Amino acid sequence: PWEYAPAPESRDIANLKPSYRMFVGGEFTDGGGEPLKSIDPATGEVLAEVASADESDVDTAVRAARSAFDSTWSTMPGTERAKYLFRIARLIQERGRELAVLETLDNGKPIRESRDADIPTAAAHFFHHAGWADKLGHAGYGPDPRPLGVAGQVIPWNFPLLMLAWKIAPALACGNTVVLKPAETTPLSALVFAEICQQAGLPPGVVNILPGAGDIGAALVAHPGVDKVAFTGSTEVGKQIQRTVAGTGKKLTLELGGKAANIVFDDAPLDQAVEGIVNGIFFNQGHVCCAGSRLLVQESVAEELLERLRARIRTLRVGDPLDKNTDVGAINSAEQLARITELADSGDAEGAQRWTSPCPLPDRGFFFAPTVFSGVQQSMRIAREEIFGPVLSVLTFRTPAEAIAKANNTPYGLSAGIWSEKGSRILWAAQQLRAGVVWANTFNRFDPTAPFGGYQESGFGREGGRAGLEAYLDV
Ligand code: TXE
Repeated sequence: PWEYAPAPESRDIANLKPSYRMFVGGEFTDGGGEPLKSIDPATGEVLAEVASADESDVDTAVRAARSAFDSTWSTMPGTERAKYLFRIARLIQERGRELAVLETLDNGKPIRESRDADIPTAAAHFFHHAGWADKLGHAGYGPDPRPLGVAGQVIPWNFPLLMLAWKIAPALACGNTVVLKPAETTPLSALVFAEICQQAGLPPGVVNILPGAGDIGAALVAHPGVDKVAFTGSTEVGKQIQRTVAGTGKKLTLELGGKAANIVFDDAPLDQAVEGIVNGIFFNQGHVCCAGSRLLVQESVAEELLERLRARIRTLRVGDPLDKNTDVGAINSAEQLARITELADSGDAEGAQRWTSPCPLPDRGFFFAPTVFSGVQQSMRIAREEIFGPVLSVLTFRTPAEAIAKANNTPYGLSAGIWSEKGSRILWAAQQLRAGVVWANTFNRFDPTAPFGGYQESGFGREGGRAGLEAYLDV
């Protein structure tokens, strides 16, 4: 269906360097740990070598953040902090193309997504929070809400720069300083962000970036100089962090996994729903905590919907993430590809019917074709566990009450989608669903003014909007 075929984005735009250093106290330094190798998941080749922190680097970074907190950042007027945040936001925009190509190389996501979603939304997050920095006394928390101190933040690999923005922008706006650990497979955009902090003239130590593996995340969370911990990642690690932080008095917010239901009622606009389902599960290869990974469709329209859905999925192009025509890029790592494969195989073993899009896959790198399982029962692993890949599990229901019961039959509760032409049904269903975000006749919409976060094992605390400020203030 495509007539227009622009050339792939050039990888030169990313200004890749052979090696990257960590950022502590306003300087780029070598880490004490064994350097990491960042891999291009579309080829399996090494992109760059990246310095890795050791425990003494964690200590140095926390001390730098404490010193910056005490000497400048927490006492600076909000109007001044706002100027730095606006500068950072503009620099993300100015370097947007470079950041988009770098993110696509490091993560494997399609360039259209990094260019049109990840990077602009990261900039939007800084713009939004720049606006709060001088208005905290009017946010409804009393005249003088206080920052917490040093925030230790650990983020995952699925939206590297965007997750960084969700963590750093509110922390800085509220007057906290930060030590952030990016994921080991996607550290590059965080280190370019460190350059942006330098370019913006941010006082040394306000932001520190420590690449490293999970043990460095664990050391950061446990460090006694950290006042607040913010984590996005797996539910399993989130629970470990909750145990580490218990009894220390540190504040904690967790944004963990999900198993969102995308519910299609019999009166839904089906073609619109098909677009929303495709976006819900194949955006970012399904590496999305709020992915619509369970499709719940009313029995009377199930056959028709599935037929249209398969026809639409056949048109998705899987391949080179730098190609502007690509819809589904590379799976971020060999480990994640193995996890997806294992869970999909459990669907076969437990008796669900697998349909795989007949699209050609590249002969190198980590790729997984869009997959739909029908005949899924609630007890199956593919209905209960987060797959975090381009795999959709389809279940059916007869009555609206059954739809809600099935949607809520999960230990998670991050997001949900509703497709219906009836406003009353949408409002009723949204009230019944135990999910932090409910979308109606759309999916995967993000806006810095809207709080995002989960129920139950999807975590607690909110990011974005006024509610997101609470995570970084003593009110
Ligand atoms: O996550 P981890 P992984 C889910 C998804 C995926 C699974 C595993 O289902 O298949 O988790 O992914 C750091 N203390 N999500 O293994 O390990 C780690 O270095 C402190 C959902 O990549 O949780 C990285 O920076 N930190 C999710 C970050 O935690 C630790 C996003 C996330 O890695 C640590 C990612 C420890 N003990 C995965 N161990 C979402 N909610 O969006 C690791 N880390």
